[in-house]
Amino acid sequence: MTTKSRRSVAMKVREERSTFLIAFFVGIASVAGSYASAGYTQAFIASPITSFLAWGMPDVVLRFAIVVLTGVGEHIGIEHLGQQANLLLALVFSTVLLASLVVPMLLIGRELNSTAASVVLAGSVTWLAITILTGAPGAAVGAGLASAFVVAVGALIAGFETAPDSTSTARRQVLGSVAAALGVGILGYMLGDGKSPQSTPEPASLRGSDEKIQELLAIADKRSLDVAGLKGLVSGDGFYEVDINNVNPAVDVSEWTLTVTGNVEQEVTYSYDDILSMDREYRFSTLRCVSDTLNGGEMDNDLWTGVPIMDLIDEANPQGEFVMLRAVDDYYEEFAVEALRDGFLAYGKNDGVLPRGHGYPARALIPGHWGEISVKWINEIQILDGPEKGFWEKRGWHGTGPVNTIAKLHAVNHLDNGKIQVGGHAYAGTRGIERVEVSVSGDDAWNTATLSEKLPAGTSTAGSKPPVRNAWRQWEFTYNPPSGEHTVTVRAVDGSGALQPQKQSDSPYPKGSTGWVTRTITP
Ligand SMILES: Nc1nc2c(c(=O)[nH]1)N[C@H]1C(S)=C(S)[C@@H](COP(=O)(O)O)O[C@H]1N2
Ligand SMILES: [Mo]
Repeated sequence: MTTKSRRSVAMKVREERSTFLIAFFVGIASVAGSYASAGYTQAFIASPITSFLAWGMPDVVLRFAIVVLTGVGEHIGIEHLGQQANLLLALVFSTVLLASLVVPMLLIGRELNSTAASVVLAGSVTWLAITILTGAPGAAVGAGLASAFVVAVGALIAGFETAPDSTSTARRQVLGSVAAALGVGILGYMLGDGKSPQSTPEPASLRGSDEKIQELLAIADKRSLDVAGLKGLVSGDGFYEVDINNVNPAVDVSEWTLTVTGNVEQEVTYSYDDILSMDREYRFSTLRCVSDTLNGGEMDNDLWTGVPIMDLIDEANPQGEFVMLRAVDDYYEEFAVEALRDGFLAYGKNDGVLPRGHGYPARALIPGHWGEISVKWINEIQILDGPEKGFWEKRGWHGTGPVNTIAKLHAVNHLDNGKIQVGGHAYAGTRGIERVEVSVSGDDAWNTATLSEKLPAGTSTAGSKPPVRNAWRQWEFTYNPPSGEHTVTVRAVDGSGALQPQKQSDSPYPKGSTGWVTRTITP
């Protein structure tokens, strides 16, 4: 082999490597461009990719990502860690996917010896791929332009030949695309951030909360125990959030409908306005995720505005005993129609419209059951003849049933008088909490804790079924600490007189955590 031909082989390798590098930076810029024109919505390339990852992932991985990582995140103070990990994966995946589509375009352009061809082909393939994946051609334009721009800048910089040395040409081309991708990335991040829907639009008919909401919130405020470091009876913005999405659905209410389908006499479809025009009712309702750890934070309570869900379903004259609730994010959960009797369709939360992350424009609330069947972004109520598996049941969970009884211990206060005050929330679904008991230092003496006064269930309008109570209560207990380190154990008795089971589960999977919460306290 001559020196010359050996040199050209080396050159080829270098060229090849630079093509891959440029394509990679084109990929990064395209993702940024997609974000710039779509914001954090479902038209953003990462959105279909995260769904694809979530739906295609083996059950164990999904469970790990959503449940375990989210739980770990809670403990170390990072919200939605599982979803963030999935998002990161989706961003990498999107970049690599787009880059690998751009490589052949760059090679064709080089073969044709035409920068213009590379630019146009790279831009077009990026636009096309994102259009196919998101179904949003308009929002894919930003990515197409970003892709073309990075290729063009790379070629332009490479064109400033100082010496006819193709090694430095390739290097300059790569550096040019790095710089372009960096610029597009920063610009894309800023533009996209401004585009992301931060809050849900406030429909005129819901603007400003009504008197009844103010009255009920005032009751909750008054009944909340005054314990430092303990959430009140209404969670508000701190309400936990669990779902399968990284990018929550951004629903346009003018296009959204809720339809009762399946085994019904006739299908009935409701628009957002149809539902808002029905008589408004209110519910204090607590949600707890089946993946919540024993003393975890995936349990909250709020005041919800909406209508009894059965009123909507009765219009269709349902003929089956089971129901599948379906949602805009393709989530679905099945359970017995019986549980719907006390179900609620909420479109408001405390003194505002239902937030996007909690299911805007409307969600189900099924009192006393694990949170997973309180389907958010609901768009279909399908009546079934027989049981079927829901999203989580297909993955081994048993999360459609009634909640376990739990008393949590979240506040520990060293009072000025030397006493120690402990407190938390207790919840047993529609069974209610009758009593909370506290044992100090594991002795057999069980002391009765002070409980917050029960919250009202909510309101009902003429002709509708009175609401069932489904709200947590707070508890508080103050004691003279023994000297040195000691433990405090807490347990609840539900409204049926049943004691919270002592048997500790290893993990919330598959039926929810069980056992008594114990904390070690140092005076
Ligand atoms: N459409 C949809 N609804 C959903 C989910 C989801 O992933 N998609 N997650 C469920 C789960 S597992 C829980 S615990 C509750 C949580 O409701 P929150 O996020 O308002 O607290 O929503 C439920 N509804
Ligand atoms: Mo959940």
